[in-house]
Amino acid sequence: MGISADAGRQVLTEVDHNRQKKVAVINDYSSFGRCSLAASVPILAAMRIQCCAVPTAVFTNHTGFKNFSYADMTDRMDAYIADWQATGLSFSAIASGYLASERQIGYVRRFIENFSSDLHRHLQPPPLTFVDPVMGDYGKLYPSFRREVAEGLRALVLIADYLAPNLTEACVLADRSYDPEMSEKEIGELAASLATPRTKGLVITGVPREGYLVNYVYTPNAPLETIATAKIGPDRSGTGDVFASVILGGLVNGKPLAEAVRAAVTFVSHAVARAEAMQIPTTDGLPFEEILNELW
Ligand code: PXL
Repeated sequence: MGISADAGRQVLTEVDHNRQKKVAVINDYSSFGRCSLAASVPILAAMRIQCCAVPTAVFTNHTGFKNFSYADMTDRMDAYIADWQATGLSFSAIASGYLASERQIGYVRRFIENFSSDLHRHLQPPPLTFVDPVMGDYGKLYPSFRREVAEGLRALVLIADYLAPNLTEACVLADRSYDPEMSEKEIGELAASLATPRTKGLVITGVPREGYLVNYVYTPNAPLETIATAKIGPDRSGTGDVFASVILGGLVNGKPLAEAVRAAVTFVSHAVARAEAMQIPTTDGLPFEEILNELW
């Protein structure tokens, strides 16, 4: 009996870590500018999800500022797998954002493989995987992004349940030329061409159309859904990260993709309106702290 009592205590200790929904988010952290992890942590928290951040790099300011510097964290990344496995953590979801090198992508793959194995799931279903393949916008790759990295991201798509590229990123992943005037039918075909047997849903985000931003939601064997919102003011840093974080939180909380996208559209449009009213500089990210209660 002593043995089973001990075993019982052991199980209880392990289960303790996993009583609340947890998401591992692998992305960079900008201490000023409210992008990437600086958006995901508070937004997921407001959605009652514990965000376990794996920083790929830590920036003073994001790269949209004249002055910024960063510490690369790639050498630290395997320690997260080792320590978190030893701690007995399991995750409801694993998400990735900006990845700067093939090494970081390889690490994300190992992270997903390790925490999806039966041994490290503690009888929970496998984590859902969400990839925001951050590469560029308006037909151009970000200056810091190298084309070779896109190849690695294509491999990551194969193990993603959900994918949230913008039109530029979707075109790079599909290896086709960017055309900002693509018709809805062509965008639907583009989305379908990115789907793999694993895909549960895919959203092509923020396509500008006559004063609106349109999100195209592709779900296998269902008609393409379009979710549009009026574009307010200039582009603002970090908007995509806030958007992706609300979608991720919605999925983890059991919403279908289209519903999660609608919630993200509403939240981002309120945050942008607040930024305009408060005259926040476009570099500084969205003042989402003002309205986090909307996510509760
Ligand atoms: O929001 C995307 C992003 C994330 N991380 C860093 C960035 C940017 C966009 O500029 O510079 C460091």
